[in-house]
Amino acid sequence: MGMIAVDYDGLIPNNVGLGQDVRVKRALEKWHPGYIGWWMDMGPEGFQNALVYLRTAIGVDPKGWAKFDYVRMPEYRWGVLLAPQRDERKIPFGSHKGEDAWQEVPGEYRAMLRRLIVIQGDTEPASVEQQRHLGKTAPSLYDMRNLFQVNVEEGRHLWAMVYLLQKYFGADGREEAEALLERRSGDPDTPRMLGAFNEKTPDWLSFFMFTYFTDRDGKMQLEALAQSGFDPLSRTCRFMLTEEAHHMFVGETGVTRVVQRTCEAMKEAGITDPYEVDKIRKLGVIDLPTIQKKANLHFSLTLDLFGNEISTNAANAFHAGLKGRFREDRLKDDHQLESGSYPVLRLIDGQIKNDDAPALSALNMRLRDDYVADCQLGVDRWNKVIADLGIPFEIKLPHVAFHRHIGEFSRTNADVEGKILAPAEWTHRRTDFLPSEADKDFIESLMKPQFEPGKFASWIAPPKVGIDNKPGDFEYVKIAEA
Ligand code: BYC
Repeated sequence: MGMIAVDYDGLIPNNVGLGQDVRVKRALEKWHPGYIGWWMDMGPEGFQNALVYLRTAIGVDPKGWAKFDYVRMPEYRWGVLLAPQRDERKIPFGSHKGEDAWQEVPGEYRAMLRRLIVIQGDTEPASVEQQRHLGKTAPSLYDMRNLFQVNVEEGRHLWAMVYLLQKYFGADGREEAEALLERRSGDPDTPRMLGAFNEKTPDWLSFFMFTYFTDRDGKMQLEALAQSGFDPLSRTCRFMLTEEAHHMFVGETGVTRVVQRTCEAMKEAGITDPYEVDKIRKLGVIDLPTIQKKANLHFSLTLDLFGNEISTNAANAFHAGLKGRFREDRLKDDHQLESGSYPVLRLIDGQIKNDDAPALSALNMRLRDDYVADCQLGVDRWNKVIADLGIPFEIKLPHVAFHRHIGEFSRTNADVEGKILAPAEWTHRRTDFLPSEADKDFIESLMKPQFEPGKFASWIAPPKVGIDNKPGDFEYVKIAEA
Protein backbone atom coordinates (compact mmCIF):
# COMPACT_ATOMS: atom_id res chain seq x y z
CA MET A 1 0.00 0.00 0.00
CA GLY A 2 1.54 3.33 -1.02
CA MET A 3 1.28 6.66 0.68
CA ILE A 4 -2.26 8.03 0.33
CA ALA A 5 -1.70 11.76 -0.01
CA VAL A 6 -3.81 14.31 1.78
CA ASP A 7 -5.14 17.27 -0.20
CA TYR A 8 -3.98 20.39 1.62
CA ASP A 9 -5.18 22.94 -0.91
CA GLY A 10 -8.51 23.89 0.63
CA LEU A 11 -9.56 25.05 4.07
CA ILE A 12 -10.02 21.46 5.22
CA PRO A 13 -7.20 18.99 4.50
CA ASN A 14 -8.71 15.67 3.48
CA ASN A 15 -8.28 12.45 1.57
CA VAL A 16 -11.98 11.97 0.89
CA GLY A 17 -12.30 14.04 -2.28
CA LEU A 18 -13.98 16.96 -0.52
CA GLY A 19 -13.13 19.19 -3.52
CA GLN A 20 -15.69 17.24 -5.59
CA ASP A 21 -18.27 16.95 -2.83
CA VAL A 22 -19.64 20.48 -2.78
CA ARG A 23 -22.51 19.83 -0.35
CA VAL A 24 -20.35 18.32 2.39
CA LYS A 25 -17.51 20.76 1.76
CA ARG A 26 -19.91 23.67 2.29
CA ALA A 27 -21.40 22.08 5.40
CA LEU A 28 -17.94 21.58 6.93
CA GLU A 29 -16.81 25.08 5.97
CA LYS A 30 -19.91 26.40 7.69
CA TRP A 31 -19.12 24.38 10.79
CA HIS A 32 -15.46 25.49 10.79
CA PRO A 33 -15.84 28.97 12.42
CA GLY A 34 -17.87 27.45 15.27
CA TYR A 35 -15.14 24.90 15.80
CA ILE A 36 -12.41 27.56 15.89
CA GLY A 37 -14.58 29.59 18.27
CA TRP A 38 -14.92 26.54 20.50
CA TRP A 39 -11.14 25.90 20.33
CA MET A 40 -10.36 29.51 21.30
CA ASP A 41 -12.84 29.39 24.20
CA MET A 42 -12.21 25.87 25.47
CA GLY A 43 -8.80 24.85 24.07
CA PRO A 44 -5.43 25.18 25.87
CA GLU A 45 -5.64 28.35 27.93
CA GLY A 46 -2.80 30.85 27.63
CA PHE A 47 -0.90 29.16 24.79
CA GLN A 48 -2.93 29.83 21.69
CA ASN A 49 -0.14 31.94 20.19
CA ALA A 50 2.78 29.77 21.26
CA LEU A 51 4.69 27.92 18.56
CA VAL A 52 4.36 24.22 19.31
CA TYR A 53 6.43 21.47 17.70
CA LEU A 54 3.55 19.31 16.46
CA ARG A 55 3.08 16.47 14.08
CA THR A 56 0.48 16.87 11.35
CA ALA A 57 -0.78 14.03 9.18
CA ILE A 58 0.36 14.26 5.56
CA GLY A 59 -0.85 10.81 4.57
CA VAL A 60 -2.60 7.80 6.06
CA ASP A 61 0.08 5.21 5.50
CA PRO A 62 0.79 3.83 9.01
CA LYS A 63 4.50 4.37 8.36
CA GLY A 64 5.60 7.93 7.87
CA TRP A 65 2.28 9.77 7.89
CA ALA A 66 3.45 12.58 10.11
CA LYS A 67 5.35 15.78 9.47
CA PHE A 68 6.78 17.71 12.45
CA ASP A 69 6.99 21.48 12.54
CA TYR A 70 6.28 24.52 14.71
CA VAL A 71 2.59 25.44 14.55
CA ARG A 72 0.32 27.83 16.42
CA MET A 73 -2.49 25.59 17.62
CA PRO A 74 -5.40 27.58 16.17
CA GLU A 75 -3.62 27.26 12.80
CA TYR A 76 -3.28 23.47 13.07
CA ARG A 77 -4.55 21.81 9.88
CA TRP A 78 -7.45 19.81 11.27
CA GLY A 79 -8.74 17.58 8.56
CA VAL A 80 -10.69 14.54 7.47
CA LEU A 81 -8.54 11.46 7.10
CA LEU A 82 -9.78 7.96 6.43
CA ALA A 83 -7.69 4.81 6.14
CA PRO A 84 -7.70 3.45 2.57
CA GLN A 85 -10.75 1.53 1.40
CA ARG A 86 -10.19 -2.21 1.31
CA ASP A 87 -11.32 -3.89 -1.90
CA GLU A 88 -14.50 -5.90 -1.56
CA ARG A 89 -14.64 -5.59 2.21
CA LYS A 90 -17.41 -7.66 3.75
CA ILE A 91 -19.39 -7.09 6.95
CA PRO A 92 -17.34 -9.16 9.38
CA PHE A 93 -19.94 -10.07 12.05
CA GLY A 94 -23.59 -10.04 13.06
CA SER A 95 -26.69 -10.97 11.10
CA HIS A 96 -25.34 -9.43 7.86
CA LYS A 97 -21.98 -11.20 8.12
CA GLY A 98 -20.47 -11.86 4.68
CA GLU A 99 -22.54 -9.23 2.85
CA ASP A 100 -20.76 -6.29 1.18
CA ALA A 101 -19.78 -3.62 3.68
CA TRP A 102 -22.14 -0.61 3.56
CA GLN A 103 -20.85 2.52 1.84
CA GLU A 104 -24.07 4.35 2.74
CA VAL A 105 -26.02 4.32 6.00
CA PRO A 106 -28.32 1.28 6.17
CA GLY A 107 -31.74 2.90 6.69
CA GLU A 108 -32.96 0.47 9.32
CA TYR A 109 -29.94 1.17 11.56
CA ARG A 110 -29.67 4.89 11.02
CA ALA A 111 -30.58 5.98 14.55
CA MET A 112 -28.34 3.40 16.21
CA LEU A 113 -25.39 4.33 14.05
CA ARG A 114 -25.88 8.04 14.61
CA ARG A 115 -25.96 7.50 18.37
CA LEU A 116 -22.65 5.58 18.31
CA ILE A 117 -21.00 8.31 16.22
CA VAL A 118 -22.35 11.10 18.42
CA ILE A 119 -21.17 9.40 21.64
CA GLN A 120 -17.72 8.84 20.16
CA GLY A 121 -17.63 12.43 18.88
CA ASP A 122 -18.71 13.88 22.22
CA THR A 123 -15.73 12.43 24.10
CA GLU A 124 -13.16 14.15 21.89
CA PRO A 125 -13.83 17.84 22.63
CA ALA A 126 -14.67 16.86 26.21
CA SER A 127 -11.10 15.74 26.87
CA VAL A 128 -9.71 19.00 25.44
CA GLU A 129 -12.01 20.92 27.79
CA GLN A 130 -10.92 18.80 30.75
CA GLN A 131 -7.24 19.47 30.03
CA ARG A 132 -7.40 23.13 29.09
CA HIS A 133 -5.67 24.51 32.21
CA LEU A 134 -2.78 22.06 32.31
CA GLY A 135 -0.37 23.97 30.06
CA LYS A 136 0.18 26.52 32.83
CA THR A 137 1.63 23.90 35.18
CA ALA A 138 3.53 21.75 32.66
CA PRO A 139 6.52 20.00 34.27
CA SER A 140 8.59 20.56 31.10
CA LEU A 141 8.30 21.84 27.54
CA TYR A 142 8.49 18.21 26.39
CA ASP A 143 5.37 17.36 28.41
CA MET A 144 3.62 20.54 27.36
CA ARG A 145 4.14 19.64 23.70
CA ASN A 146 2.74 16.17 24.30
CA LEU A 147 -0.33 17.65 25.99
CA PHE A 148 -0.94 19.97 23.05
CA GLN A 149 -0.35 17.16 20.55
CA VAL A 150 -2.98 15.08 22.29
CA ASN A 151 -5.34 18.09 22.36
CA VAL A 152 -5.08 18.95 18.66
CA GLU A 153 -5.53 15.30 17.74
CA GLU A 154 -8.64 15.00 19.92
CA GLY A 155 -9.83 18.04 17.99
CA ARG A 156 -9.15 16.16 14.77
CA HIS A 157 -11.06 13.17 16.07
CA LEU A 158 -14.01 15.46 16.53
CA TRP A 159 -13.62 16.47 12.87
CA ALA A 160 -13.59 12.80 11.95
CA MET A 161 -16.98 12.18 13.58
CA VAL A 162 -18.43 15.47 12.33
CA TYR A 163 -17.50 14.52 8.77
CA LEU A 164 -19.51 11.29 9.13
CA LEU A 165 -22.47 13.20 10.56
CA GLN A 166 -22.38 15.88 7.84
CA LYS A 167 -21.83 13.49 4.97
CA TYR A 168 -24.20 10.68 5.87
CA PHE A 169 -26.91 12.03 8.19
CA GLY A 170 -28.40 15.09 6.48
CA ALA A 171 -30.18 17.70 8.59
CA ASP A 172 -30.10 15.73 11.84
CA GLY A 173 -26.38 15.10 11.31
CA ARG A 174 -25.83 18.85 11.00
CA GLU A 175 -27.79 19.44 14.20
CA GLU A 176 -25.72 16.84 16.06
CA ALA A 177 -22.52 18.44 14.73
CA GLU A 178 -23.60 21.79 16.17
CA ALA A 179 -24.57 20.21 19.49
CA LEU A 180 -21.08 18.70 19.80
CA LEU A 181 -19.76 22.26 20.02
CA GLU A 182 -22.37 23.31 22.54
CA ARG A 183 -22.05 20.74 25.33
CA ARG A 184 -19.34 21.42 27.91
CA SER A 185 -17.44 19.06 30.17
CA GLY A 186 -18.67 19.37 33.75
CA ASP A 187 -21.41 21.91 32.95
CA PRO A 188 -24.46 21.08 35.09
CA ASP A 189 -26.87 22.24 32.36
CA THR A 190 -25.15 21.02 29.19
CA PRO A 191 -22.73 18.28 30.29
CA ARG A 192 -20.83 15.91 28.02
CA MET A 193 -22.60 12.59 27.48
CA LEU A 194 -20.46 10.12 29.46
CA GLY A 195 -19.55 10.39 33.13
CA ALA A 196 -15.74 10.25 32.98
CA PHE A 197 -15.73 13.14 30.53
CA ASN A 198 -17.36 15.44 33.06
CA GLU A 199 -14.70 14.85 35.71
CA LYS A 200 -11.86 17.28 36.32
CA THR A 201 -8.28 16.70 35.17
CA PRO A 202 -6.78 18.98 37.80
CA ASP A 203 -3.11 18.00 37.70
CA TRP A 204 -0.53 16.26 35.56
CA LEU A 205 -0.68 12.94 37.35
CA SER A 206 -4.39 12.92 36.51
CA PHE A 207 -3.52 13.76 32.91
CA PHE A 208 -1.12 10.82 32.67
CA MET A 209 -3.62 8.49 34.34
CA PHE A 210 -6.36 9.76 32.01
CA THR A 211 -4.25 9.20 28.91
CA TYR A 212 -3.25 5.77 30.22
CA PHE A 213 -6.67 4.53 31.33
CA THR A 214 -9.29 6.61 29.52
CA ASP A 215 -7.56 6.92 26.17
CA ARG A 216 -7.23 3.15 26.36
CA ASP A 217 -11.03 2.93 26.53
CA GLY A 218 -10.83 5.05 23.38
CA LYS A 219 -8.58 2.42 21.85
CA MET A 220 -10.96 -0.42 22.76
CA GLN A 221 -14.08 1.38 21.52
CA LEU A 222 -12.34 2.51 18.33
CA GLU A 223 -11.09 -1.03 17.71
CA ALA A 224 -14.68 -2.25 18.10
CA LEU A 225 -16.00 0.48 15.76
CA ALA A 226 -13.16 -0.12 13.28
CA GLN A 227 -14.78 -3.53 12.68
CA SER A 228 -18.06 -1.87 11.69
CA GLY A 229 -19.95 -2.99 8.61
CA PHE A 230 -20.49 0.73 7.89
CA ASP A 231 -17.26 1.17 5.97
CA PRO A 232 -16.71 4.94 6.36
CA LEU A 233 -16.86 4.52 10.17
CA SER A 234 -14.45 1.60 10.02
CA ARG A 235 -11.98 3.54 7.88
CA THR A 236 -12.19 6.65 10.07
CA CYS A 237 -11.56 4.66 13.23
CA ARG A 238 -8.66 2.78 11.69
CA PHE A 239 -6.82 6.03 11.10
CA MET A 240 -7.79 7.46 14.50
CA LEU A 241 -6.19 4.43 16.14
CA THR A 242 -2.80 5.33 14.68
CA GLU A 243 -3.06 8.71 16.44
CA GLU A 244 -4.44 7.21 19.64
CA ALA A 245 -1.29 5.13 20.13
CA HIS A 246 0.73 8.26 20.94
CA HIS A 247 -1.83 9.34 23.54
CA MET A 248 -1.46 6.10 25.43
CA PHE A 249 2.31 6.35 25.09
CA VAL A 250 2.09 9.76 26.80
CA GLY A 251 0.09 8.19 29.64
CA GLU A 252 2.16 5.09 30.11
CA THR A 253 5.54 6.81 29.96
CA GLY A 254 4.22 9.73 32.00
CA VAL A 255 3.28 7.49 34.92
CA THR A 256 6.51 5.51 34.47
CA ARG A 257 8.55 8.69 34.80
CA VAL A 258 6.64 9.80 37.91
CA VAL A 259 7.12 6.39 39.54
CA GLN A 260 10.77 6.31 38.55
CA ARG A 261 11.49 9.76 40.01
CA THR A 262 9.77 8.83 43.28
CA CYS A 263 11.75 5.62 43.67
CA GLU A 264 15.03 7.33 42.73
CA ALA A 265 14.44 10.10 45.27
CA MET A 266 13.59 7.52 47.96
CA LYS A 267 16.76 5.63 47.18
CA GLU A 268 18.90 8.76 47.26
CA ALA A 269 17.39 9.63 50.67
CA GLY A 270 17.82 6.08 51.98
CA ILE A 271 14.07 5.53 52.41
CA THR A 272 12.86 2.03 51.55
CA ASP A 273 9.42 2.03 53.20
CA PRO A 274 6.96 3.39 50.60
CA TYR A 275 4.48 4.21 53.40
CA GLU A 276 6.74 6.85 54.98
CA VAL A 277 4.55 9.31 53.14
CA ASP A 278 5.49 12.53 54.97
CA LYS A 279 9.21 11.96 54.55
CA ILE A 280 8.81 11.03 50.90
CA ARG A 281 6.66 14.07 50.14
CA LYS A 282 9.35 16.31 51.63
CA LEU A 283 11.59 15.10 48.78
CA GLY A 284 9.29 16.87 46.31
CA VAL A 285 8.00 13.66 44.75
CA ILE A 286 4.64 11.87 44.80
CA ASP A 287 4.55 8.87 47.16
CA LEU A 288 3.57 5.53 45.64
CA PRO A 289 0.41 5.04 47.77
CA THR A 290 -0.95 8.32 46.37
CA ILE A 291 -0.09 7.23 42.84
CA GLN A 292 -2.02 4.03 43.58
CA LYS A 293 -5.05 6.07 44.69
CA LYS A 294 -4.97 8.07 41.46
CA ALA A 295 -4.81 4.83 39.47
CA ASN A 296 -7.81 3.52 41.47
CA LEU A 297 -9.77 6.65 40.63
CA HIS A 298 -9.06 6.79 36.91
CA PHE A 299 -9.40 3.04 36.34
CA SER A 300 -12.79 2.90 38.06
CA LEU A 301 -14.11 6.01 36.29
CA THR A 302 -13.03 4.53 32.98
CA LEU A 303 -14.69 1.15 33.62
CA ASP A 304 -18.01 3.03 33.71
CA LEU A 305 -17.46 3.95 30.06
CA PHE A 306 -18.10 0.34 29.06
CA GLY A 307 -21.78 0.72 30.00
CA ASN A 308 -23.85 -2.00 31.66
CA GLU A 309 -22.43 -5.50 31.81
CA ILE A 310 -25.62 -6.82 30.27
CA SER A 311 -26.69 -4.54 27.45
CA THR A 312 -29.37 -4.76 24.80
CA ASN A 313 -27.82 -1.74 23.05
CA ALA A 314 -24.54 -3.60 22.66
CA ALA A 315 -26.32 -6.78 21.49
CA ASN A 316 -28.33 -4.81 18.92
CA ALA A 317 -25.26 -2.96 17.62
CA PHE A 318 -23.39 -6.24 17.14
CA HIS A 319 -26.35 -8.06 15.61
CA ALA A 320 -26.79 -5.15 13.18
CA GLY A 321 -23.11 -5.30 12.17
CA LEU A 322 -22.34 -1.80 13.44
CA LYS A 323 -20.01 -2.36 16.43
CA GLY A 324 -17.89 -5.49 16.76
CA ARG A 325 -15.68 -6.89 19.45
CA PHE A 326 -12.08 -5.94 20.18
CA ARG A 327 -10.17 -7.09 17.08
CA GLU A 328 -13.12 -9.13 15.84
CA ASP A 329 -11.08 -10.11 12.78
CA ARG A 330 -8.63 -12.06 14.92
CA LEU A 331 -11.28 -14.03 16.83
CA LYS A 332 -12.11 -17.59 15.88
CA ASP A 333 -15.83 -18.24 16.22
CA ASP A 334 -18.96 -17.80 14.11
CA HIS A 335 -18.95 -13.97 14.60
CA GLN A 336 -22.70 -14.09 15.10
CA LEU A 337 -23.01 -15.19 18.73
CA GLU A 338 -26.63 -16.27 18.41
CA SER A 339 -25.86 -19.12 20.76
CA GLY A 340 -23.16 -19.43 23.38
CA SER A 341 -22.58 -17.64 26.64
CA TYR A 342 -20.03 -15.46 28.37
CA PRO A 343 -19.24 -15.29 32.10
CA VAL A 344 -20.35 -11.98 33.60
CA LEU A 345 -19.42 -10.77 37.08
CA ARG A 346 -22.66 -9.88 38.84
CA LEU A 347 -23.97 -8.90 42.21
CA ILE A 348 -26.10 -11.84 43.30
CA ASP A 349 -27.62 -11.88 46.81
CA GLY A 350 -25.05 -9.31 47.90
CA GLN A 351 -22.14 -11.42 46.63
CA ILE A 352 -19.95 -10.85 43.58
CA LYS A 353 -20.24 -13.96 41.43
CA ASN A 354 -19.68 -15.10 37.87
CA ASP A 355 -22.88 -15.80 36.03
CA ASP A 356 -23.17 -17.06 32.45
CA ALA A 357 -25.09 -14.68 30.22
CA PRO A 358 -25.97 -14.94 26.50
CA ALA A 359 -22.82 -13.95 24.60
CA LEU A 360 -24.63 -11.24 22.63
CA SER A 361 -25.92 -9.49 25.75
CA ALA A 362 -22.52 -9.66 27.44
CA LEU A 363 -20.53 -7.75 24.81
CA ASN A 364 -19.82 -4.72 27.01
CA MET A 365 -18.49 -7.07 29.67
CA ARG A 366 -16.31 -8.83 27.16
CA LEU A 367 -14.84 -5.58 25.85
CA ARG A 368 -14.24 -4.49 29.43
CA ASP A 369 -12.42 -7.75 30.18
CA ASP A 370 -10.19 -7.19 27.14
CA TYR A 371 -9.59 -3.66 28.41
CA VAL A 372 -8.59 -4.79 31.90
CA ALA A 373 -6.09 -7.28 30.43
CA ASP A 374 -4.64 -4.51 28.24
CA CYS A 375 -4.35 -2.15 31.25
CA GLN A 376 -2.48 -4.76 33.25
CA LEU A 377 0.38 -4.86 30.73
CA GLY A 378 1.45 -1.28 31.38
CA VAL A 379 0.93 -1.66 35.14
CA ASP A 380 3.37 -4.58 35.02
CA ARG A 381 5.91 -2.29 33.35
CA TRP A 382 5.43 0.36 36.09
CA ASN A 383 6.00 -2.34 38.68
CA LYS A 384 9.18 -3.44 36.99
CA VAL A 385 10.58 0.10 37.35
CA ILE A 386 9.69 0.04 41.06
CA ALA A 387 11.20 -3.43 41.59
CA ASP A 388 14.37 -2.54 39.67
CA LEU A 389 14.88 0.41 42.01
CA GLY A 390 14.47 -1.93 44.98
CA ILE A 391 11.28 -0.48 46.52
CA PRO A 392 8.85 -3.08 47.97
CA PHE A 393 5.61 -1.83 46.40
CA GLU A 394 3.35 -3.02 43.65
CA ILE A 395 0.72 -0.96 41.85
CA LYS A 396 -2.47 -3.01 41.51
CA LEU A 397 -5.56 -2.50 39.43
CA PRO A 398 -8.50 -2.34 41.84
CA HIS A 399 -11.32 -4.87 41.61
CA VAL A 400 -13.81 -4.07 38.83
CA ALA A 401 -16.56 -3.64 41.45
CA PHE A 402 -14.68 -0.82 43.17
CA HIS A 403 -16.13 2.74 43.02
CA ARG A 404 -18.59 2.16 40.19
CA HIS A 405 -21.41 4.38 39.00
CA ILE A 406 -22.70 2.40 36.02
CA GLY A 407 -23.73 -1.24 35.85
CA GLU A 408 -24.00 -4.10 38.35
CA PHE A 409 -21.76 -2.64 41.01
CA SER A 410 -23.16 0.88 41.07
CA ARG A 411 -25.67 -0.44 43.62
CA THR A 412 -23.01 -1.36 46.16
CA ASN A 413 -19.76 -0.20 47.75
CA ALA A 414 -16.83 -2.52 47.19
CA ASP A 415 -13.27 -1.97 48.33
CA VAL A 416 -10.27 -2.36 46.02
CA GLU A 417 -10.20 -6.11 46.71
CA GLY A 418 -13.88 -6.46 45.79
CA LYS A 419 -15.07 -6.87 49.38
CA ILE A 420 -18.53 -5.37 49.87
CA LEU A 421 -18.50 -2.64 52.54
CA ALA A 422 -21.41 -1.28 54.55
CA PRO A 423 -22.13 2.36 53.60
CA ALA A 424 -20.65 3.75 56.82
CA GLU A 425 -17.47 1.74 56.42
CA TRP A 426 -17.14 2.89 52.82
CA THR A 427 -17.47 6.52 53.88
CA HIS A 428 -14.96 5.98 56.66
CA ARG A 429 -12.40 4.24 54.44
CA ARG A 430 -12.96 6.09 51.18
CA THR A 431 -9.70 8.04 51.39
CA ASP A 432 -7.74 4.82 51.95
CA PHE A 433 -8.62 4.05 48.33
CA LEU A 434 -9.18 7.39 46.61
CA PRO A 435 -7.23 10.68 46.82
CA SER A 436 -8.21 12.74 49.87
CA GLU A 437 -8.39 16.54 49.88
CA ALA A 438 -4.95 16.55 51.53
CA ASP A 439 -3.55 14.29 48.79
CA LYS A 440 -5.00 16.59 46.16
CA ASP A 441 -3.55 19.67 47.89
CA PHE A 442 -0.14 18.03 48.08
CA ILE A 443 -0.13 17.13 44.38
CA GLU A 444 -1.33 20.61 43.52
CA SER A 445 1.54 22.10 45.54
CA LEU A 446 3.98 20.29 43.24
CA MET A 447 2.38 21.59 40.05
CA LYS A 448 4.87 24.39 39.46
CA PRO A 449 5.65 25.13 35.82
CA GLN A 450 9.08 24.26 34.47
CA PHE A 451 9.42 26.01 31.13
CA GLU A 452 13.19 26.01 30.70
CA PRO A 453 14.25 23.79 27.77
CA GLY A 454 15.72 20.50 29.00
CA LYS A 455 14.60 20.99 32.63
CA PHE A 456 11.99 18.92 34.47
CA ALA A 457 9.90 19.47 37.60
CA SER A 458 11.14 17.74 40.77
CA TRP A 459 8.51 14.99 40.67
CA ILE A 460 9.10 13.55 37.20
CA ALA A 461 12.08 11.95 35.47
CA PRO A 462 13.11 13.06 31.96
CA PRO A 463 11.98 10.82 29.08
CA LYS A 464 14.37 8.28 27.61
CA VAL A 465 14.23 9.84 24.14
CA GLY A 466 12.87 13.07 22.70
CA ILE A 467 9.94 13.44 20.33
CA ASP A 468 11.05 13.16 16.69
CA ASN A 469 14.47 12.20 18.10
CA LYS A 470 15.13 15.74 19.24
CA PRO A 471 17.87 16.34 21.82
CA GLY A 472 17.04 16.77 25.53
CA ASP A 473 17.19 20.57 25.55
CA PHE A 474 15.04 21.02 22.44
CA GLU A 475 12.57 23.92 22.72
CA TYR A 476 9.37 21.97 22.07
CA VAL A 477 7.20 25.01 22.75
CA LYS A 478 8.27 28.58 22.05
CA ILE A 479 6.26 30.33 24.71
CA ALA A 480 7.91 33.69 24.15
CA GLU A 481 6.01 33.91 20.87
CA ALA A 482 2.71 33.83 22.77
N1 BYC B 1 -22.25 7.56 31.31
O1 BYC B 1 -27.06 -0.39 27.34
P1 BYC B 1 -26.04 0.38 28.11
C1 BYC B 1 -12.55 7.98 23.71
C2 BYC B 1 -26.19 4.95 29.24
S1 BYC B 1 -13.41 7.02 24.83
C3 BYC B 1 -23.51 7.98 31.02
O2 BYC B 1 -25.21 -0.38 29.03
P2 BYC B 1 -24.38 0.75 25.89
C4 BYC B 1 -11.64 9.01 24.25
C5 BYC B 1 -26.29 4.53 27.79
O3 BYC B 1 -25.97 5.62 26.91
C6 BYC B 1 -14.50 6.00 23.85
N2 BYC B 1 -24.46 7.17 30.48
O4 BYC B 1 -25.17 1.23 27.13
C7 BYC B 1 -10.86 8.77 25.36
C8 BYC B 1 -27.72 4.12 27.69
O5 BYC B 1 -28.55 5.26 27.58
P3 BYC B 1 -29.76 5.31 26.54
C9 BYC B 1 -15.82 6.66 23.46
C10 BYC B 1 -24.13 5.89 30.21
O6 BYC B 1 -24.89 1.58 24.79
C11 BYC B 1 -10.04 9.77 25.84
C12 BYC B 1 -28.03 3.53 29.05
O7 BYC B 1 -27.03 4.06 29.93
N3 BYC B 1 -16.55 5.87 22.52
O8 BYC B 1 -12.70 7.82 22.55
O9 BYC B 1 -24.31 -0.70 25.73
C13 BYC B 1 -9.97 11.01 25.22
C14 BYC B 1 -28.00 2.02 29.01
O10 BYC B 1 -26.66 1.58 28.93
C15 BYC B 1 -22.85 5.38 30.48
C16 BYC B 1 -17.56 5.03 22.83
O11 BYC B 1 -17.96 4.91 23.93
C17 BYC B 1 -21.89 6.27 31.05
N4 BYC B 1 -20.64 5.87 31.35
O12 BYC B 1 -22.87 1.15 26.30
C18 BYC B 1 -10.77 11.26 24.12
C19 BYC B 1 -18.15 4.26 21.68
N5 BYC B 1 -22.82 4.08 30.12
O13 BYC B 1 -29.14 5.46 25.17
C20 BYC B 1 -11.59 10.25 23.61
C21 BYC B 1 -19.58 4.46 21.44
C22 BYC B 1 -24.03 3.79 29.66
O14 BYC B 1 -30.50 4.05 26.73
N6 BYC B 1 -20.47 4.14 22.58
N7 BYC B 1 -24.82 4.87 29.69
O15 BYC B 1 -30.48 6.57 26.95
C23 BYC B 1 -20.93 2.92 22.92
O16 BYC B 1 -20.58 1.95 22.32
C24 BYC B 1 -21.92 2.76 24.03
O17 BYC B 1 -22.87 3.74 23.92
C25 BYC B 1 -21.34 2.77 25.46
C26 BYC B 1 -22.48 2.41 26.46
C27 BYC B 1 -20.17 1.83 25.55
C28 BYC B 1 -20.90 4.15 25.86
